[in-house]
Order: sequence, then structure tokens, then C-alpha cells
Amino acid sequence: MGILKDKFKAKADAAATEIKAMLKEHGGKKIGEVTLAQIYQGMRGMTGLVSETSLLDPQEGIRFRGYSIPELRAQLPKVDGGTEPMPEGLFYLMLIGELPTKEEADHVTDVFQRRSHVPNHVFKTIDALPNATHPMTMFVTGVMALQTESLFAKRYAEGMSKKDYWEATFDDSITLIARLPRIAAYIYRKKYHNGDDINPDGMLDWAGNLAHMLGFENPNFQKLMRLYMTIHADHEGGNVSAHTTHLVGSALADPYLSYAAGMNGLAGPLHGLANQEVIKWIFEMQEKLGTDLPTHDQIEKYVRDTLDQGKVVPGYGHAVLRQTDPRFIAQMDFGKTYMRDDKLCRTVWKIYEVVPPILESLGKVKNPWPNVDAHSGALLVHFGMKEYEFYTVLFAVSRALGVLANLCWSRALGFPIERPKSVTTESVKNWLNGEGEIWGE
Ligand code: CMX
Repeated sequence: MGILKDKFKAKADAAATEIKAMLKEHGGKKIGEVTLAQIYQGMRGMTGLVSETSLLDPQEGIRFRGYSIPELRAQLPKVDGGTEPMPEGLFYLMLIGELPTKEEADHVTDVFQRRSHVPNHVFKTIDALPNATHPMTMFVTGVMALQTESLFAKRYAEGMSKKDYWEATFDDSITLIARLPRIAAYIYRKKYHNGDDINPDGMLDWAGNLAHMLGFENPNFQKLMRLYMTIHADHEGGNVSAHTTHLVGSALADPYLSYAAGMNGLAGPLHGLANQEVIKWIFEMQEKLGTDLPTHDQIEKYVRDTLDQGKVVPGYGHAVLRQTDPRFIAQMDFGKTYMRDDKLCRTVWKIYEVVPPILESLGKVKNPWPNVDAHSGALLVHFGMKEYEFYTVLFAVSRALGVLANLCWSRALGFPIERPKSVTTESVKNWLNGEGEIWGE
């Protein structure tokens, strides 16, 4: 077994023993109560999942294994001469539960490098799609084509024992993460650069190599990719992409199938696709107003028009967060360091002043503050990546780190198939009238 796998197994065995004892003693304890509104309205605030890799506080934002985003930016290992964390280090932290040393993060880089070869049939499958296909469709199709490589599927078909599920999941997860940058970059070059594909550089780290294969050699773009891949990786377990990956994985679908399912959810405009919607919305604003530096009043009018048309303001609001997303702040900090005078970034910062009071005034929006997607596109445009339909693919590559680390834990802890109870409105009405129970099978 590899070093990372050995460490993971030791941690997982200890955690499984602890959880077993905890459930034996406290398994009957109740956490909260479920209301009718929660059942009908997206299960908000209903605790129903275990996700070991990160925890979201509505006021403070995300913590990965206890570390906030500013702490991670300061404490995670960096490439030599680098300023932003290595996502490999975050993956180690989520998987093992401890901050890695530089050597340990470099080990993850080595493992990813060794496993990064993408078989040719994956490219052929992507090539079979029309060039107008949305990049997220190409990406998920590429992942599905790669599923031929699943060790989990192969070993399950051969009669693998339950006690080995974690190991096949672990191996598939590492291999899949290692290969995603190549698939993502291939799609970008195919769709927007006449198929002028760029070979990987065996000396680069995971995110640096992604920047290279996309065709951006500016060292600050590499820094951006490291930051981007770190902050988008995980947002506890209940968001659509994480929850879907977990749900599909609970049926023992292999990591390729589970991750692809989760990324189909990420491609929804209320979730990850919001990052493309933000830049599309700002570009349309610039065109409509005839300026690339709109005033406060012009933005306010445009926002009100958007709302009057029955649309949401993309990049604002959140189902759990109730403050400005620390991932937005980290990106604003990056922008103020490397592109203080960039007009698009300045517009994003002005929108940040304009939108929250307007959303607040509607009286129904629970969180008027910006989320991660409100800022990411402007940083990419600065370096020349204007093809906003591609942005969610970058989110998806990063999100693999969190959802697949989680899948390893779910299999190591032997979590069962997910199967919550649903009800019909008829049964709810009967229950309200005192004519029977609705719980239980
Ligand atoms: N603009 C306009 N209206 C908004 C809004 C926004 N940015 N955010 C919420 N609202 C509205 C909702 O549509 C809802 O209206 P109705 O009652 O008329 O249906 C009302 O306010 C209450 O919604 P909420 O409880 O505050 O928010 P939800 O938990 O239902 O939804 C989210 C959360 C993110 C889907 C929503 O805020 C939204 O649509 N935001 C814009 C899209 C976006 O940026 N998504 C990315 C989220 C981060 C990510 O996953 O990547």
C-alpha cells in the first residue's frame, strides 16, 4: 500500500471504532425535529448526513477539518516560491484530517502525476460530440468514458468482499482526480483553441499543470488555479454536488459514476453554473449600458431590471451562509493584490456594494451577500479566459477533491445505502386531520 493509503486506513479504522462506540451509547439521541416546511422546502437546516471533510458555519463560512480559508492560505504547503496553497495539501487534510508537511503534499503531487495518463478513447468520446456542446456536458461525458478504468466496478464484478470496498474506492478516487485536469484542459483547447491540445508537464504540480495545459503560462494564473482549486473543493455534505455524489455512491455505484452524477448537479444554474451566469450577466450589463465601468446608479438600475424580469441576481444568496462568503473575500483579496485596477474586478466590487441592500429590501432573500461564484469569473477574464461557459468545469475539477475524499470515508465507515422516507400531500393532509401517522415504512 502507498503511504497515503496506509495513513488513511489507520485513521479510518480508528474513526470506525469510535463511531461504533458512540452510536452504541448515544444512537437513540435526537438531533432537532423535522418540520413540515423542511420536508416541502428543500430540507433546509435538517441534519441528515455525515460529511467528515468540512463543516459550514452560516456566519463564519466553511472550515475544512477545522481550518478556515484564511488559515488554509497561511498554513497549507506551497510550491517552491508559491504564495497560494497547494490543493494537494488540502486533499491530504480532508482525507487524513491533519495538515500535511510540504513533503507530504509533494507526495500527493507525485501520486497524481503517476496516475494522470488519460486513455485515448476518452478523447475520442469527447471528440464525437458537436463542438457547440456545453463544456460541462463534454466534461461529464469524458468522466463517464473514463469509467471503463474503474477498479471498484471490476473488483465488484469479481466478487469483492465488503471489507475491501474502501480500498477500491480510494484507488479509483486518486486516479480520477489525477486525470481530471487533462480532461478539462482538453475540452477547453478543443472547444476554444481549434483542438490545439497541450501536453502535460511532468514537473508541475496538479493545479500548475492544469494552468499549463489550458494554455496560460503567466505565473499569476498558476497561483490563481492553486487558490481556485483549493477554495472550491468542498462545502460540507448537503450541497447538490456533494450530496448527489454521496447518494449515488451509497448504492455502491463506483467513484466515476458517483462523481459524474454529482457534477451533473453542479451544472445547475442555482449551484456551480452560477459562476458562468455571473460573467454573462455582467457582460450583458456592459453591452446594454455601453460602458465597461458602470456607475453605482447604473448597476442599481440593472439589478432592479433583473429582478423585475423574475430572475435571480447570480452569485448572490446561499441556502446556508448568512454572511459574505469567505471564498468571495479570498478572491477579492487575490484581485486586489494582482489586478487592483482591472475594470471588471472593480465592477464586481461595486456590485458587492450595490446588491446586498437591494436584495435585503425584498424582505424574502435570507442571505443578500455574495457567494463564491460572484467573483471567480472576473479573475479568469483578467488573464484572458473569457469563455465563461467553461468556468463550471474548473469548479468541477476542484470539487472532485472534496466529494471523492468524502466517498473514501463513506466506504471506509461502511455507510449504508441512503434512503430517506418521502410522503405524499394526501398523507400529510390525513395526518393533519388526525387520520393516521405518516412516518415509518
Ligand atoms: N436574487 C434574487 N432572488 C433571490 C436570490 C438572488 N440572488 N437569492 C434568493 N432569492 C429569492 C429566492 O429565489 C426565493 O424567492 P421565492 O420565494 O420567490 O421563490 C427567496 O429569495 C428565498 O430564497 P432563499 O431562502 O434566500 O434562498 P434559497 O436557499 O432558496 O436558494 C440560492 C439559495 C443560492 C439557490 C439562491 O440564493 C439563488 O438563487 N442565488 C442565485 C444563484 C447563485 O448564485 N447560486 C450559487 C450558489 C453557490 C453555489 O452553489 O455555487
